[in-house]
Amino acid sequence: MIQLYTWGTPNGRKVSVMLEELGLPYAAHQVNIGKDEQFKPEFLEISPNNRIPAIVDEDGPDGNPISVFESGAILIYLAEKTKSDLLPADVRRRTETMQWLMWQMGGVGPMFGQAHHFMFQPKEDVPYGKKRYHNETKRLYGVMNKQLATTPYLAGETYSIAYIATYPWVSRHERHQVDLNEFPNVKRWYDTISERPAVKRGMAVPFAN
Ligand SMILES: N[C@@H](CCC(=O)N[C@@H](CS)C(=O)NCC(=O)O)C(=O)O
Repeated sequence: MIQLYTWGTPNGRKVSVMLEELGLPYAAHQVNIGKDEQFKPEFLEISPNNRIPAIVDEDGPDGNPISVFESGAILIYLAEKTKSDLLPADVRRRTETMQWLMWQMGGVGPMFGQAHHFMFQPKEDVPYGKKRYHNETKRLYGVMNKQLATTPYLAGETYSIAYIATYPWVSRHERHQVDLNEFPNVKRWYDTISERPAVKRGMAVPFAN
């Protein structure tokens, strides 16, 4: 059984979507980051960076429990545990998947996150910060739109963990004030994948935000 520690944010939802896609049994536990529950000592033991999501797999690779934090590392761990084609074994397809996963982890997550911060939680109004991260968010949508003009999914022909990592962030497009009609390939991709039953279930798991 996998214990999932999460909250209703894009990074949290990546993991519940993945668990639903894989059909793995899991129990979801809420870590209310609005109430600083991410700083509780018992949570810090499995997630020392005080961020959700984190998992504990009671049936780890050597039969002993293993804990994993960082959503990208969790997606890779779960794909490898189940030998899932969501992280292809073939080196070319695996590398394509990993590069778009890293693009999400190093670009989309931090930049969209900062856009949300400056747009909605400012302790002071910082117009330069708002503009900088909104522009960077739109640049990343442009990169995605170009990539999706030639491939059905971000990392080639098949659905993968690169997509699972990116989708929950795009689901916040209204919040970061991006009109998907300006990025028609992203819109097609987003609308298609939104229909996947596992995506619907996974997006509904973490707790309201
Ligand atoms: N790179 C990390 C980012 C995780 C992250 O930023 N989580 C946020 C919610 S989306 C969080 O737990 N924030 C709590 C805090 O800032 O103290 C990942 O992908 O897992």
